[in-house]
Amino acid sequence: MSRIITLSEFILDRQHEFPHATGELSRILGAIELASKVVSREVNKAGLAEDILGAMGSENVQGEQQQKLDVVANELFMNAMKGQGEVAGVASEEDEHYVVFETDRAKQGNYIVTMDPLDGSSNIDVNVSIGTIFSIYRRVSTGALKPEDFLQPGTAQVAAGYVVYGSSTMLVYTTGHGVNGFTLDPSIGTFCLSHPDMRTPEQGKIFSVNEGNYNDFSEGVRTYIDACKERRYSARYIGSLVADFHRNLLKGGIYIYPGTTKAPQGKLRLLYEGNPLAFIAEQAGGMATDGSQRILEIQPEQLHQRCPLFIGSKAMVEEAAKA
Ligand code: AHM
Ligand code: MG
Repeated sequence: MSRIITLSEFILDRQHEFPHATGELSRILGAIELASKVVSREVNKAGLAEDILGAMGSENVQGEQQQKLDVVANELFMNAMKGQGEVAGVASEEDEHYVVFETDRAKQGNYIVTMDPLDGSSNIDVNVSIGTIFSIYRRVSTGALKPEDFLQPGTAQVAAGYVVYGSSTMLVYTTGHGVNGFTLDPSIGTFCLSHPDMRTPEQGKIFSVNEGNYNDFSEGVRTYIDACKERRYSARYIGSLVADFHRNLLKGGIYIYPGTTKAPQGKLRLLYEGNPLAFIAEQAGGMATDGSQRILEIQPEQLHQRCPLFIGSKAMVEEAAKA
């Protein structure tokens, strides 16, 4: 049997690749790993918790109100980030404002995290894959945590990753030195390296887009979708960005959430959906644009800013952006 490499071992082994190798980033990644295992457990028993136990009343056996899974995931990740002292604050899709953990600068961490704790909200209650997405940045301000700490372009990310809660739970991350994927072995509760040095095919045959919005897309996007059909590419759209992105990363393909006439900036959020996945896509040899600009170079102006997203295999993203 070949030796199993656990995520914890891997993070420590690669610590030297990081210019500020003090162990802080490793501890943050370790905290994310732990929180994602707990979320994975909660996701797996979601039907039980909400339908069967919930049928006994809206309170659980301890007399507490049942909480929605996205709220639970947000709390779990927030607590994990707060608990280990390296993270000064977190911007989450679930919270309107960023959360500051400690007001005394001397005690504040050097990093900030942006995250979508449970992405794919329409799939949470219907037993379809969902995910967590995160980005880690070094803070740039010196005094109290400021908006500019969160409004950094994606090129400033020091690490980014996602967890997909699918037929198995996988954690995929990058620190800018390639992309590695780990599968959770539930029998031992450990993420094990299963997809070392992930590379995405230059060209794929899958296109993922919500075609229900076709009539609201620009002519260019419609032309590209028509070309995909002309070539008999496969249409695959789960409606969970992480799961759609993950499949296309492995098999080759493009995910598109363009602007529409009603929503010119599309639906997805730059800080915790576009940027982290764009970092991973590029590190795996793929590409991500908003149709005209590299996602990672967009200067964010708002925490929950939206951006059109064309992401995946390089040749496909180039062609779609040109159309
Ligand atoms: P969410 O953060 O509320 O879950 O929204 C993001 C999700 C993505 O995971 C998914 O790709 C997209 O929204 C699906 O949107 P639509 O239903 O418009 O196709
Ligand atoms: Mg989301």
